[in-house]
Parts: sequence; structure tokens; C-alpha cells
Amino acid sequence: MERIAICPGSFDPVTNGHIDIITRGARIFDKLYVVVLNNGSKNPLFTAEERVALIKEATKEIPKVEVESYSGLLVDYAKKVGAIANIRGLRAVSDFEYEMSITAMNRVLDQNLETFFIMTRNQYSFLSSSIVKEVARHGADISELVPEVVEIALKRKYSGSN
Ligand code: COD
Repeated sequence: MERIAICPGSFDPVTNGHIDIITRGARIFDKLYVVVLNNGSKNPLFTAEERVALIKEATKEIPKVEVESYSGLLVDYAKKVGAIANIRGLRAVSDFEYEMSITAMNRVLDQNLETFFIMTRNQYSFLSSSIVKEVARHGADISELVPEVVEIALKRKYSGSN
């Protein structure tokens, strides 16, 4: 039986921290679906289609990875693709409370989906999509923080040429 996992997020936009979690998650499972979902408390800069396209380009060399978006509940998407596991990344203690609450809610909604946490690499422990957008908006060099395709897309967004 294929062991399928999902790696859900807002990915607005995908960073090297996300790519690291996706790469490491894909090594453990037979297939990893990276899914762009809607986080009700965030107002995205990129459309879902743009985010999917950026992740697809940035993960094209990683085997076993599929990328798509979904507009419903995480647990329903997991059922749809036959996933047994939900992969999340953890940075600092500050992530923990939020992750605890969404994991608990997902468990209420689906008792069979197991959530796994992958600890960030040291060099990405401070990295978030919000920080990247903040510094990119002011023209800072973000080439070490995001895939090249994301760097280009952010430059376009903030120069107003898109
Ligand atoms: N290093 C390691 N991990 C990282 C890093 C980094 N530098 N940066 C981010 N991550 C991890 C995050 O901890 C997270 O696990 C994952 O990468 C994605 O991060 P984000 O910020 O892009 O995504 P979130 O946290 O906004 O995603 C939230 C969801 C969209 C998954 C959630 O809102 C959701 O499930 N929405 C669908 C509706 C639903 O089912 N709701 C019920 C559950 S509350």
C-alpha cells in the first residue's frame, strides 16, 4: 500500500524553510501532496494559482511531490487523496501553541489522520513568508531565503509590474 502524506500551508509565498520540510517529508513517504489551503486569519499577497505555480517550479526536482490547491477543510483534502499523515514544520516555541490547536481540531474532525512535525533547520529557524514579504517590499536581498522563482515573483509584485 502506498503511504501518502500531505504538507498543507498558506505558502504565501513558499520559502526555503518550506522547501526543506517538503524535501525531508518526501523522503519518508511514497507520495507527498503539497496543498495550498486557505488560512482564514491571513490575507494573501499571491493568489492560490500563483502560489501553486511557484511551489511547482520550486519543487520540480523533488521526487514524489504533487502540488495543488484546495478550498475546503484540510481533513477533507487528506481523505480525498488517501493520506495517512499530515506533515507540519516547527520553528520556535511560538509555533507550538498554534500547531497544538490546529492538530487538536483536525483530530476532532478526523481521528485517523496523524500529524507529524519536522523541526526546522537552524538556518531557517527565523524564516517566515511574512518576514520575506516585509524585507522584499523594501528591496532587500532575499536570494538566500526563497527559491529564485519566488524572488522574481516578489520583485514583480512590489515593483507594480504585475
Ligand atoms: N522552517 C520550518 N517550517 C516552516 C518554516 C520554516 N522556516 N516556515 C513555515 N514552516 C511551516 C509552518 O510551521 C507550517 O507547518 C508549514 O510550514 C506551512 O506554513 P504556512 O505559514 O505557509 O501555513 P499556515 O500555518 O498558514 O497553514 C495553515 C493551514 C492553511 C494549513 C490551516 O489554516 C488550514 O488547515 N486551513 C484549511 C481549513 C481547515 O481545515 N481548518 C481546520 C484546521 S484549523
